[in-house]
Amino acid sequence: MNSVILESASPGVAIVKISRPQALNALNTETLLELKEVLTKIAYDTSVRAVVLTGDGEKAFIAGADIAEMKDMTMAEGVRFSQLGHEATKLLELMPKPTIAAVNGFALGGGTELAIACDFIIASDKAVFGQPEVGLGIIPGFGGTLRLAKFVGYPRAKELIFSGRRVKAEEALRIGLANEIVPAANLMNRALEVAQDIASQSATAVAAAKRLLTEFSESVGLNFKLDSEAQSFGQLLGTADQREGMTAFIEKRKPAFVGKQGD
Ligand code: DAK
Repeated sequence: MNSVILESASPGVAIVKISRPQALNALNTETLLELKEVLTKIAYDTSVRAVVLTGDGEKAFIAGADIAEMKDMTMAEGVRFSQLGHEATKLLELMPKPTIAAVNGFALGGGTELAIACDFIIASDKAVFGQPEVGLGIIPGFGGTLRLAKFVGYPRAKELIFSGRRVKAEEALRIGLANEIVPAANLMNRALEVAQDIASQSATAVAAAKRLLTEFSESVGLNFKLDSEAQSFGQLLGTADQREGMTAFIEKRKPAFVGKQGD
């Protein structure tokens, strides 16, 4: 594995760390494939009773999907990329053991989306969340249009996705995005303490509770809805605004959008 690290924290707790420091842990195809492989392994490993997902380094949890890779994707490639993200996020959301996001820094775009596919979030005081996709000429593509509202409610999810603005740790706590915030230096200790506490309960009872809380509530029709998100995302690839938004990011300048509704 090049960019996903699996560690075990005894007893019964696995740590999954996204590690692409050169791109602030941004998710490219290779990282998503590795993440899927690691999560699948964990899902079937009965010795693992709780999972902590985090990012390598002090600066970022995950700075989003990889903009350099997405920049020139075709519609079909975009749909496939989104589906790959959905496969990874569904593993986090639906595996029969709790998943906790320990958010240690920037969690933008796909970073927030991976965090909200976990059962809950513990954030460091340095965490920054956000769905900045509309500033790149795209939309959240890894489940953000479905899951953010589960954490913060529809009006706030709409405001955050329509504006793309960033949410710092204190606000994330206030609006229900994060369950708690802790000083950065204590983040992993605290996340592991919570995971350990869960791992010491009945694994079968916790799995049943997770299934009821997740599958039978908001996630009804999840596959259909995720597919709609992937199709909508794919339709935005190749538009003038998507090319401009991502080119501007890479060229480190502000985008000059020209798109009109209906383009
Ligand atoms: N992708 C690729 N590279 C990234 C990146 C990203 N998301 N974020 C950062 N990097 C790279 C930078 O290009 C830079 O590389 P070099 O120039 O050194 O080669 C390096 O990481 C360090 O970043 P900065 O120099 O920008 O560091 P700063 O401290 O100045 O700023 C930042 C940190 C996190 C504020 C900034 O890097 C930033 O704004 N990053 C982009 C954040 C963002 O917009 N994220 C959302 C990405 S879009 C879908 C699938 C998925 C998605 C949508 C649809 N479908 C297919 C349906 C999701 C989309 C997204 O996540």
